[in-house]
Amino acid sequence: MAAELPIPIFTSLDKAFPDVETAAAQGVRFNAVVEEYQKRFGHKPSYIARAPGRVNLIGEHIDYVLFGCFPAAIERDILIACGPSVPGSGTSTPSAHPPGGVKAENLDPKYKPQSFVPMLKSANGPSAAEEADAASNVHAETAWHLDIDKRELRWESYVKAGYYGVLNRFFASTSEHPAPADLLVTGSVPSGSGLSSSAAMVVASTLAFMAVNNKLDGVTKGQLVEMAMENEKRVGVNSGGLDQAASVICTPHSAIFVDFFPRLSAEPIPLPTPRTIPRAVFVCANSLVVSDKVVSAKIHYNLRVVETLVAARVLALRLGQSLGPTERPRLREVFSRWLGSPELESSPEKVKQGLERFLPEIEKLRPAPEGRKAGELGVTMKEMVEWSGLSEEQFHQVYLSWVDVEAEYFQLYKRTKHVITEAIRVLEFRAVCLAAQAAPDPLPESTLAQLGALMNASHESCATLCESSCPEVDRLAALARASGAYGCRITGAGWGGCTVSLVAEDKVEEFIAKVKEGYEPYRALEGEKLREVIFATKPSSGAFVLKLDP
Ligand code: NG1
Repeated sequence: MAAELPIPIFTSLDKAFPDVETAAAQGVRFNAVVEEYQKRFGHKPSYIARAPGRVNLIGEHIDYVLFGCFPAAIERDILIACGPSVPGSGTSTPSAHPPGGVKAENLDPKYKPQSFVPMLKSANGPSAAEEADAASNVHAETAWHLDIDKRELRWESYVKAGYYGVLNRFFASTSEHPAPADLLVTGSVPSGSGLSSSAAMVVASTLAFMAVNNKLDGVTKGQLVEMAMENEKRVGVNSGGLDQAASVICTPHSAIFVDFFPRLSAEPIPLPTPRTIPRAVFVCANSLVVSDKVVSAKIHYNLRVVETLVAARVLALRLGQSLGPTERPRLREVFSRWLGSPELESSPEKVKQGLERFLPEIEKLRPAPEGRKAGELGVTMKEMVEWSGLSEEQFHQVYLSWVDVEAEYFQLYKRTKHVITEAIRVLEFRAVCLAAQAAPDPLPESTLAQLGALMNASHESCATLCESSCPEVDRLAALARASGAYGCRITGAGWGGCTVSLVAEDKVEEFIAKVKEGYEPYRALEGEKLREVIFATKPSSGAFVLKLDP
């Protein structure tokens, strides 16, 4: 099982990347970060932690309700050169190195150098922001504290988020002190673009602190995913595990089917695209609308999390399932109870058939049209509380006390319809890829048309039911289809960010030229600047640690 494998630790890059060209190109970046580290800190780094971004091929906004998704790692990544601080080296003095103290710098000058020291709660008490965390019940058990300001997006918050998990997992109940560390970060994943720069940062940071503290042995990829998921919540987004799983578990040449129920599992699935006639590739195109998930969480991402959670409760009650007042099942759990048989859950085919049968049940969430605006399918807060069968106080405690959300209408019906239809599309996508694997060479173009149609349907659902797109991304997606893509969809959280298109390999240049011409924000871009925003990508290696010579 891919999630049970150990975290890869390499001593040379040719073992880390699938081919010599990639290893050579990456070698230039790795060497540059080592050199700069030495200049800044006056000693060599001991490790480089590397975590890639990802492109989600299909399966959006369904990981946090525990349905499976279909991502691939991309070549763009985050690198963190790291090592224990050396007293008296570089610009630092011995007193600058308290136990566990961190100096974190970024190659990008817009991110200013930072120093921070973790505190044990018993010794110093939590900060105001962390008191709020504890009250939110999300991390009340935490013993270590680092100030993470959730009101503002700061680059070092992601570094701290990774550190938190390492401190609490490995230093919670021992007298051992974490090592003081120097870190230098560089990245090539555009932020706020839906290619998961945040998860890549948190995975790389978690790995870096584990490496510096000699805690890599015996930790599986699945455990790293779980730590990174927990860690990322500290930055303020209640995300599922899609990005972290993709960044950690993916392997070159394949996407993964990652499922979250009954536990995290990942199945590498080779993409049929290199064997189709014509061969095809995935092209990412950035809409250049930057969506800051943390800042807009209360009206976008976290609102979707709450809407789907409340929808799950209401649907469970309407399906006759019994629920305790503090129970907060996810849609996958409600579906699973409805399905009734654990064996059916073990076969993706059976899950797909079950979901198709389950689809009509969603109508139980459709509000009666009387007394509401024509076409309004959402419910007010008051209605939502009534539907939940809880008192206002209980409802607040279970669904709102740990998260800040804001809406006039809560869209329980539309979000659930998106979730169930998208979960079915993911399983269809997986089935097409697997059928293609078993078929003789070469594969017909109809395989690409099938994948493309699923991607288009997914985009439509994201735009109209999940409402996680925006006009610019919709325009870019329509343009991609008109420019020859078999299919195109928004990828990632949305409200901006990237599209992913399936394009014949021999048409990529023509495709990019047409999109450049049609999408106004691209018209002035040439060369490297254009390649920054629209590029073909191959499934890349997952996260690893490179151990450097002492
Ligand atoms: P991105 O695109 O990385 O912001 C987010 C969530 C995922 C998933 C997608 C939507 C984080 C770190 N990731 O991805 O878990 O829910 O949105 O499918 O918040």
